[in-house]
Formats: sequence, structure tokens, C-alpha cells
Amino acid sequence: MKKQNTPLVTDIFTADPSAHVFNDRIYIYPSHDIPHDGEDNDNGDEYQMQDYHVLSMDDKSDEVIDHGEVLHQNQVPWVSEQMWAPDAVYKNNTYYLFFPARDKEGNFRLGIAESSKPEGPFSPRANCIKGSFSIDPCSFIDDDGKVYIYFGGLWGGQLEKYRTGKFDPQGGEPPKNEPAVCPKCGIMKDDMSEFEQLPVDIQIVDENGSPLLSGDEDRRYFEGPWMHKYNGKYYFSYSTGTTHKIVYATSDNPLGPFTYQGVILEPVIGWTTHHSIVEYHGKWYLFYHDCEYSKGINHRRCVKYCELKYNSDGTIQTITPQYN
Ligand code: FUB
Repeated sequence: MKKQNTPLVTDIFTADPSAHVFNDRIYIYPSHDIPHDGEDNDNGDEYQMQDYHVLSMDDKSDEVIDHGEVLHQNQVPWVSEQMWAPDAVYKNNTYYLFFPARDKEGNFRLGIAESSKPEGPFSPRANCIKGSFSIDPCSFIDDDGKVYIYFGGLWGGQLEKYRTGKFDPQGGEPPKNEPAVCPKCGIMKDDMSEFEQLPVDIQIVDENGSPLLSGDEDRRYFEGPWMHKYNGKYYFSYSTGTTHKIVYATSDNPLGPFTYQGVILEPVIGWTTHHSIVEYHGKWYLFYHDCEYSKGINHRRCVKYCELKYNSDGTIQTITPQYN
């Protein structure tokens, strides 16, 4: 297997890794950062991605295969720009790639592309998912075959602009002493054509059952949701954005409420942090990105991975980023 805590590939910049095991191999669905010289801003204009590559690896060698470009924005009729963090799921003998991008009006929406192979290429649908908005879709398939799409991101990802249920260009985060903006979840119809019903809020609460507050920047949701199951419990993990941590909350129900548990990954080099968690051959791995290779340039990120360990009570051991 590739050496831990080193970039999976360095000939392209990659970020936001969604890792899954398909056919006994780990497939990674990352964003593909474009290395321009523009400035950073709070709207995420520096993240100018236009296409997706798929990476894959196994534990028989240290080789990571880049399967090349599998989808470009020019192929997707509804997209104008910014193909951000994708994810993939296998259902109905099809690999579905879920991805966010700005539509022709400049609003983020979620799209779907399909393939018969995990490494693509993927054929996009002509329209985005009806009722979708914001960014960072995580496509989780439960043991009963239901597919849940967790999504949402603040600031550039526009999540706070939907607090009234509709897009409000002036919409902002709530005052610091009010409940934080919630991530969303839509359940797909069995035929994967669209959401079964409008997406719902995913509540994240503290140990007393109170919603995390908007001012609680060490714990409240910012972006980058991931869902995995361990010993029958649902683990919802995400980035805290402004405090740069990957944290998690657990529940007995995939729609929550989720109770905050702790930190999975301490801040990495670079503003954003975004991860996935996958089990492979009896061990658990955290896939993440950082900006070590580009010496801290926020939009030139590299995907890495490391082992993730649980304590006997099911809590996750906090990882401090290691640099080689
Ligand atoms: O890669 C662009 C954005 O940066 C993602 O959508 C966020 O999760 C953050 O990693």
C-alpha cells in the first residue's frame, strides 16, 4: 500500500477525497485543483476545478493509479463552473458520481453522472437533482440499500443562504447564540432518479441534547460531510471550517439527531480540511488532504491517507497530522 501521510499523486493537485472499496480495491473520488496564481477569498473563488479524475490503490503494491479525466464540466449542460467535492455510490449495477457545481445562475447545485465501472468515465445527466443546492454531497448507502445524500457548506458553498427554505442572496449565518446552520440530507428514490422528498436538516447536538450554536466554531458544522457505520452506529463527520478540524457526532438513526463526540483530525497545513473514512481488509483509514506539497497554497492540495483507530467504547482516536 502507498506510504501513509504522503501525497497519493503529485502530477496533479487533488483534494476532498471520497474513498470507497469496490471490487476489493480502494477507489478515491477527489476534487482536481487547478494551479492558477489567483488570490484566496471567503467565496472560494480560488477553487476553480473543471473536471474529475478517479484514483485507485490496493494493499498488494504501493502503486496509485490515476484513471485520468472521467468527467469535464463542458459535458454537463447545467454547469457553469467550479466542479467541487464529489462522491460515488454503487447501486442498481451502476456507479453514480454525485458532484456539486455552479449552475448558469451562479448557484451551487448537485449533479449525477453514471458509469458501469468504478473508475468511470461517467456520463452526466442533463439536469441537476431537483431540489438540490449547496455543495459537498456525501452518498451513503445503508445496509437496506437506501441512499442518503448528506450535503451543505457555508460561505462559498451558500448553505446559509437557504435558511428560509429558499435562496436568499442576503442570507447569512445566525447570531452566535442561536443554533448553527444544519447540514442537509436527501434520500434518493430506489431508481436513483431524484430525491424521494425535500432534503431535511441534520441536527447536531451536545451531550445535553442542545443544538450546537452558531458561535461554537470548534464544533459546529461548516462543510465536508461524511457518513460511515461502525458496530451498528452512524458516524457523521465533517469540517468545522473556520477552526480547521475534522470532528464527528454519532446516532442510532441515519437522519439523527447526532450527538457531538470529538475531534478526528487536528488542523492540517492549508485552510480547508476534508476527509472520508473507509474500512479495507479489516483496518480503518482516514483519507484527507493538505497543502504541504505546495508549501501552503490553499488551492493546491494533495490527497493523503492514514490509519484510523477506535477505542473499545467506539470513540475515535484523534489524529495529529504527520508529515514525512
Ligand atoms: O474543494 C472545494 C471546497 O473546499 C470543498 O467543496 C470544500 O469541502 C473544501 O474542501
